[in-house]
Amino acid sequence: MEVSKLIIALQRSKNVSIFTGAGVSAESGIPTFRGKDGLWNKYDPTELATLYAFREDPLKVWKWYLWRMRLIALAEPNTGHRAIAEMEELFPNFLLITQNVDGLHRRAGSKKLVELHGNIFEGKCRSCGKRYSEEELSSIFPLADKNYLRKLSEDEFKERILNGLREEELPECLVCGDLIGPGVVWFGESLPETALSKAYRASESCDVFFSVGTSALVQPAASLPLIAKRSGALLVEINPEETPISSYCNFVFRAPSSEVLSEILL
Ligand code: BJW
Ligand code: ZN
Repeated sequence: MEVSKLIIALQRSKNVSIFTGAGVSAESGIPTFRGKDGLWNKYDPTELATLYAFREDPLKVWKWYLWRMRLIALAEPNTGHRAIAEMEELFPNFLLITQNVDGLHRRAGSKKLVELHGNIFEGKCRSCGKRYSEEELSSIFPLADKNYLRKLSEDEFKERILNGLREEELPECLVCGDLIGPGVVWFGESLPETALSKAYRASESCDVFFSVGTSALVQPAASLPLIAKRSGALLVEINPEETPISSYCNFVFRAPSSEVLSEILL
């Protein structure tokens, strides 16, 4: 009856933070990064998710991101995303801190959120730092448009993008002319400052901190649950697997996020 104990604690709470990772989107069919079926089991992150890799082979990096963008465009938010969106209405101070770049939380209706690792449908020039919104990137690079990607069959994607995309077609920065990359945070890059400072503040001041569907391995994001705990919050983990923060948690639910979150909201 862990859930009923947690509900009692939540009824007394005004400040709630939820920290999410790829596990929340796993039930929407988006692969996680680590673990047996994780992306990093099939692909080498140093060849795809670093600035060095982008400089070495921007075409390869863009093809991989467009492949993931199509998967995400075809996916739908799940019960877990929707439960989190409902939770923001229940507490006066609420912040969703996500590491996910898929935008599914926003599509489920979340508004009080920060995206610590950026958004895959946005763009960022790695030379001058200029950021491009989803609309701006799609107008410069129509292949990155969600609606376009959604309509491509697997065969059309293979033909037009995996086999057909040429380096000359990659999007160029309107300010400096260098290549625009996907709007995500790669290894060795800093996290967006405003999002990170909001996340630190929310972690330091919340009564309950949820860590949901994350392996809690990637820094600096992974320090947030422990900052919350040190600042006096109850720490809740929802994850079928153990993580490095499990032993610090007051509540641990070893089940898929959609199941646990919908039970909490019932
Ligand atoms: C379910 C479920 C279900 C499944 N329900 N749950 C050594 C020590 C400390 C730090 C470092 C170090 N060496 C290098 C670093 C720094 C590095 C880092 O932390 N590396 C560690 C891996 C060691 N960090 C960085 O580089 C960061 N920047 C930085 O530190 O800047 C300062 C700096 C400047 C100059 C030089 C060096 C440092 C940036 C990190 C950016 C991370 N980027 C990625 C890719 C984003 C772009 C993209 O999408 O392509 O972000 S990596 C990837 O990991 C992605 C995720 O957001 C992030 C976290 O992963 P997440 O979400 O936790 O997913 P998984 O797959 O790990 O876990 C899923 C979980 O779900 C599992 O636990 C499952 O059990 C669970 N699950 N189904 C609930 N249904
Ligand atoms: Zn630029």
